[in-house]
Amino acid sequence: MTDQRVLITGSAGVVGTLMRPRLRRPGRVLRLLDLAPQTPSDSSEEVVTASVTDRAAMAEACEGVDALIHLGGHSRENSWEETLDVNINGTQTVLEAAQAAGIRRVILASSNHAVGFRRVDSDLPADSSPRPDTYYGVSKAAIEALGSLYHSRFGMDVIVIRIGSCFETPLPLGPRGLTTWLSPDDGARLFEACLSAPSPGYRLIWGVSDNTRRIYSLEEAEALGYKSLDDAEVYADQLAGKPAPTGLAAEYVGGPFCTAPLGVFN
Ligand code: 15L
Repeated sequence: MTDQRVLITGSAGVVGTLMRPRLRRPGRVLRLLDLAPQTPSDSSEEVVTASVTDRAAMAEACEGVDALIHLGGHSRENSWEETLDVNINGTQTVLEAAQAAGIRRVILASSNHAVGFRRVDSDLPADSSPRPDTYYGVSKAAIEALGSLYHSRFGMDVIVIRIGSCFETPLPLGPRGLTTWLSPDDGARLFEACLSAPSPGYRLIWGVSDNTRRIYSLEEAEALGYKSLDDAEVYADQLAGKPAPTGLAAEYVGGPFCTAPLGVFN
């Protein structure tokens, strides 16, 4: 049997770095694409140094690939021009290359900032319509729409994950992390579910751990086979006394993004 080849864009970024060791499997080759140079650990990894905005490089990177996980792009606020170029044009470039290469399954990283101006309510459905909090959030809403388009036009399975906060622990995030954290191990469980779910079509799901203080619905991800085993609450004592969000940042899903100046890199 030939190996399954999974292309990961943005593999040297925050989420990519956490997922790389966790998505290694016998019978699977990870093709790791990033602007930053990377070194393959062994023959189960291939590295590509390229931008997701480079059409020729993306076309080449997609050759022989079975599934694509698109994490590449800016992960925070940036100028409109940069956000448009890297996140929106970059995702269109990735989807176009995937489609042309016959890749049938694409997983796209969206963010809670696509709905950052939704109120902090419990069990926010994964398909809540966009209410972005930043240009970054607008780009994530556009990525969701592009995924839907490529599914409808070309029949590709496209799963878009609205990731909460995927970090080693929720500690750097402060008390908000007790709500939004996606543990790296749960992240890997979620990507595995997205890679293996039979014929998902187009799905929009939340990427979050089963946190005691969770406000994002897990129903949609669980329907794909995801089962969270982690809960940020185990860090609650360590976060007690740390400054909690106030004002708009406390009222809305996007937290501090809701008041950060637009278009300013942070
Ligand atoms: C995101 O989308 C960012 O990429 C990440 O750096 C965190 O800020 C996260 O959202 C969050 O909301 O905590």
